[in-house]
Amino acid sequence: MKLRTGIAAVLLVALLTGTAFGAQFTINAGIGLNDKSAQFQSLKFFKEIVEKNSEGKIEVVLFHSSQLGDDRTMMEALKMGTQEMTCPSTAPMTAFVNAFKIYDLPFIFAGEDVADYILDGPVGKKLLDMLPAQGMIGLAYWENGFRMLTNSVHSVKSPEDLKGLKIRTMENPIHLAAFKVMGANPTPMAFGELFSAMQQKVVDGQENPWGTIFLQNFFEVQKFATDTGHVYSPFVLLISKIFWDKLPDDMKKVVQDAADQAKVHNREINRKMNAEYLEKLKEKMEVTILTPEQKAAFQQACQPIYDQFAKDIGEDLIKEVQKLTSEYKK
Ligand code: KDG
Repeated sequence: MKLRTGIAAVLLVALLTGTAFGAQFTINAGIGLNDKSAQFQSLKFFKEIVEKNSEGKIEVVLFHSSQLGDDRTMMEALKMGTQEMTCPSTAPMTAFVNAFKIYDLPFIFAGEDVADYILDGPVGKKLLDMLPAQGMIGLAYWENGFRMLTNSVHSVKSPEDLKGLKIRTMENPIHLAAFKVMGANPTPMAFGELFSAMQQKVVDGQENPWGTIFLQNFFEVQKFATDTGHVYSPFVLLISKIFWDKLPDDMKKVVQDAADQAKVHNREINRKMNAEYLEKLKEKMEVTILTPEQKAAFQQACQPIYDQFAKDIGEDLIKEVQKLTSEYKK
């Protein structure tokens, strides 16, 4: 009788609070990529650590493939406190914190190591510190990666080859301007609509890291790929400030520690997966690996973007990043 009453009480708590079996807090975490992505694998890793170290007080429920909406919609939900967690690219985050546009400047990072150096240093922290004013907490920088171009029309080896191609970009003014200046016809679109847009030839192409191009089966509707690496896309693991403020300090620590551990996990598996899937894609698509001279032509074509957005991003911030990146090389 006593046992039954106990179980009934637990179920009642679960029902009233919306949490499973007595967990005091539920984190609903949604992303746009599918369940095969490195991002989702790292979210599963995060979930395991949080649930173990919180001794079941925090439950993490995962959603992939835009089941809870696109990056922008999920960030709005975090602001309102109707969703607890998401992990967008920084590009659509610029609608909330303008300074994140620094990461969208074409070719600003020469490699992943220098990106880590900037993101994990004072600049990365300064930008995360701007998020609470927008109702979100930035727990850690995870990685989407260097973005590569694909299309269904012809192989692209120079900016001239982009002429007239309709390219989907994320919702970000710098990405739009960069593709315009390179001669393409860019159009912003939510990630969840991209596959069918390519299938129905609403757009000719898109740009994303190799892992996404492979795991989202983009090769089924895109024949040509080029390793442009024009932008490095960080992810930020975001949590709703409304939810965060309700967490006791010891639980905040559990969540923050798990986010940091999962960052290391994410960068490691993402890099491995991107390299592995490039090789697999070579069997499925016509992949162009640019020579240094060919890559320099894309870099050159994008140069006007730096002047165009200098005031908007802040000249000091751009200079700070450029100084740090040149110091890093030494
Ligand atoms: O889960 C992340 C995605 O929602 C998105 O950020 C992926 O790079 C992306 C894109 O092109 O929209």
